[in-house]
Amino acid sequence: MPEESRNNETEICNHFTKQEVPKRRKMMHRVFSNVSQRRYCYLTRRYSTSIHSHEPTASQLNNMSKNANVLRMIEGFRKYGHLQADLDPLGLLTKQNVPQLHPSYYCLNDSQEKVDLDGLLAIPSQRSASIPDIISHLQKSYCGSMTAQFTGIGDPAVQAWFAERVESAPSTPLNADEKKKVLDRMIQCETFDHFMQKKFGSVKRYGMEGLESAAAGLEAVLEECAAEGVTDVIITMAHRGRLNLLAGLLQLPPDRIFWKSKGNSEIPEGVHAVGDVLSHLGQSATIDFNGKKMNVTLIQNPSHLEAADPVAMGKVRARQTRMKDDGSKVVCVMLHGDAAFTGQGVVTETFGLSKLAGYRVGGTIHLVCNNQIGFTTSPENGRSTRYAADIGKLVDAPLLHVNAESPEEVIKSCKIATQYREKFRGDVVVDIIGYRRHGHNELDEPSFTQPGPYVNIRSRPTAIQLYAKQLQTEGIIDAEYVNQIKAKEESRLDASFKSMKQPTSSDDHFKGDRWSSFKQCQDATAPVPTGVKAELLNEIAQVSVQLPSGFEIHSRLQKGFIQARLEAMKKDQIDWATAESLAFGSLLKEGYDVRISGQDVGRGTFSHRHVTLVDQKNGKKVIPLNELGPGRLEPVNSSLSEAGVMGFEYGYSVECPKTLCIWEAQFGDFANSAQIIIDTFITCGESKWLKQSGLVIMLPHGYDGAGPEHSSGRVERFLQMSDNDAVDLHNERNKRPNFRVINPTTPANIFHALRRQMTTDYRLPLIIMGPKTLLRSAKAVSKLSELSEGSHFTPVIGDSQADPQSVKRVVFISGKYYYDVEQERQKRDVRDMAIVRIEELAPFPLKEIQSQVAKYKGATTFQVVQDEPQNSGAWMYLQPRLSQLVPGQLQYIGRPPCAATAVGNGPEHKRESAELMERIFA
Ligand SMILES: Cc1ncc(C[n+]2csc(CCOP(=O)(O)OP(=O)(O)O)c2C)c(N)n1
Repeated sequence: MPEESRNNETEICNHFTKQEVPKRRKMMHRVFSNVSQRRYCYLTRRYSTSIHSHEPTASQLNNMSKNANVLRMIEGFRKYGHLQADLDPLGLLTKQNVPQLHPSYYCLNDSQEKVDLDGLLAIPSQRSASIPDIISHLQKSYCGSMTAQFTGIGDPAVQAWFAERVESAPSTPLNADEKKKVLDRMIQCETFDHFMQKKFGSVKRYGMEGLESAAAGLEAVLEECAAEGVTDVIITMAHRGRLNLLAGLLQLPPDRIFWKSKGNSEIPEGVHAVGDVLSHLGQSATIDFNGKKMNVTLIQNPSHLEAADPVAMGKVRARQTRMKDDGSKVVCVMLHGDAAFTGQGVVTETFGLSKLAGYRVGGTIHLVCNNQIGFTTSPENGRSTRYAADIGKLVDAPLLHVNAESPEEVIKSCKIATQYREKFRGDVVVDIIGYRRHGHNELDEPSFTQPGPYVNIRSRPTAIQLYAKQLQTEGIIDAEYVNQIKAKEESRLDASFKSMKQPTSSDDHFKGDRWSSFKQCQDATAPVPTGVKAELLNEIAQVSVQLPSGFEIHSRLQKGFIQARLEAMKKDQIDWATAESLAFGSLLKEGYDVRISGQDVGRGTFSHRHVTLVDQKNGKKVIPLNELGPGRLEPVNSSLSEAGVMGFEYGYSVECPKTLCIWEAQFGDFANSAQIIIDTFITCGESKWLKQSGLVIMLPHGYDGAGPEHSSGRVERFLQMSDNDAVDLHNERNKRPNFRVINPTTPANIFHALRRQMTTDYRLPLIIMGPKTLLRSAKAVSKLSELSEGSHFTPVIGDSQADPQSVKRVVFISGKYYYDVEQERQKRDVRDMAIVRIEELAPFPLKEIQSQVAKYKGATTFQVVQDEPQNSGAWMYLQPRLSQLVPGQLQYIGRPPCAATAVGNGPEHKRESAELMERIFA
């Protein structure tokens, strides 16, 4: 029997009677001989012991059958042992006494008669044990200060591996030096907190006191990673203990923290940025772990708890892609607060990505820094689950719970978790349960709301005192040891405090091979030549619809997509989807990668894109553009998540400036599910952290009768978040926008806009109000010459029909409504009207608008026309700007204000539209 079948067979033997075993064995052999199971079984091999790695012998099977009730009891402990575990230093977590943890439940007595352990349980160096001894071993394994939950996991190999890991080594084998190292790390943490208290008593530091062992736990994770050959770890965490870790384990020079704590800025002089608060600082360092060097990055985070989770994951995925890694080199680690971990939806969305082919990172190690409180909220009000870690069950993540006052068990849990990820490439959660010695921050009084626990906490020796006492009893340290380590750390901090200075421009930013050729944007309003040779564009168009031989394309696509594209190229009428493909293809040719992710992006919500084509006879997929190379196009259909996926793509874009990263909404309306990512990363990541992103957000937008939630990408909100100066339009800062917002009407412009994202020496996020009906409009087409060499993005498209001399009225329109108004103008043969299309809203195209206004000397009426309601669309953004540029009063013609984004029925929409058109041409 192949080895892979054997491990699983242990499980059969655990669950079936002796008579059933041979039959089941045969069946399992068939089931597990397939390839994916083979992989699992390969993974289990390394840590397998007698119980799981060998095919049970006849005598083992007999033994298991004979001792079936003992086996049931062992399984009872694996499943329910955690309910009796000693996990909470404060005793707030009530233990539960369930019958399944008593031998009587299994008709077992406390006889001293020895039970043969063969095939049942691994007790180190024991072949047999009495029932009391077995119970004692199980209690040590599952009911001590560390426990695990894994019996609900769908993969039997994982269950078997976990049982073995937890049961075979109930006492922690740390040597004296390792124990001292754990204590040192905890002392370092506490010393930092005390130092900050002494020097900056009024600064909120969100200290780690009560959870110092989590720092040692993280160190154990990193050491274990390094030992496994991992070269890069990307970490995300919230405020709690962040400064402690930065100044200690993560090697940020403490003076950076002190400098900022004094009220100074972390942003070097001459750099355009506003900076961020102390507890959001990030760090990247190469750290030596027992002789193995590893790049460790703690990414910057916003205050919105957990929002950085998908960002870190996207960054990890991007780095893995760059390094062609499957998760053996680059690892994601997330530290969570207990309240946020259970409360924030983005956690669920991020977990949801963990096993998806286009997003997985080979498992994330989650450490819950569980201080059993969220600001002032106790767990009974803060979550509906027993454990903060329970959310991990969503993805079958094993859970380890550990008492923070047992540092050695914390280390053991963290090591098991790291080994699990390495072996099974899955998410795993370590729930480190401690407390918070002070208030939410150090200026807050916690006993206003939690008087009982804080009487306990305040009278409690610290975890360091407890552990130091243990090590002293063990003869590992003497009475002076703690003070010596403290004094050493204090003098390090003191020296750093004395040498604090302003960061220089060479610090951190735009360094490293990926970013060294980039700088801060100097003038985003300057045209960027993005045209491409016509021959190459023709070639790309051909390749974009070329299928491998034998590929059976859907008949409607053959005609409506492939032939249509080829014919359109011949007729020189490039539509939207073709322009997009030409942009992608030309970038691939130039060596950039392109990643487009979102719901149904391969085909496109509106069935227009079809960059991924599906063989009708076997379901195989091809991406024809990938024949172009050297870059690679990665269209990834996502889970039904916005915050998770958008955050992920943002993280990807920050890691890979030479990948055109695109997130597309199903409809623009749904982007607000990711509002936190937009507000706290995309619009201001560079300004807060000097981290540039070239992420493109495509938001199908447009009023076409589809009603609320299918009509608006909420351009007004993006424009409100633009840092363009509306008062002083000539302000130089307007050339350095925080991001771009465009509402293009031509395929040429989408082509140039996408290419511009990659061909500049800076990166800016780009928000596109994208088309829906325009995708199939015969009018929204461009000529090849508009995409060819010498061409570029046109921020403002003037009127080529109107005679400037006759124009009395200038109408500014942004977006696809232009085509409706233009059609009506022609129908009514209106000659005194010019329509100016504002394609790029931010940065505001000042010069181009000025020259349009100057063109119509005889114009007396200037209007903004939009089909969005007055409280949406571009009106509120354009009004203060255009008003300064046009003579007389700027008028608004559009829908009246509306509480919803659009009216809810088609006929009403039509009536409104007709009425609006009448007003425009009244
Ligand atoms: C999304 C979000 N909502 C609310 C807050 C305000 N807030 C800051 S810390 C905190 C409590 C967090 O508790 P927990 O996650 O347990 O972390 P702890 O501070 O206890 O370490 C709250 C509610 C926030 N920062 N982010």
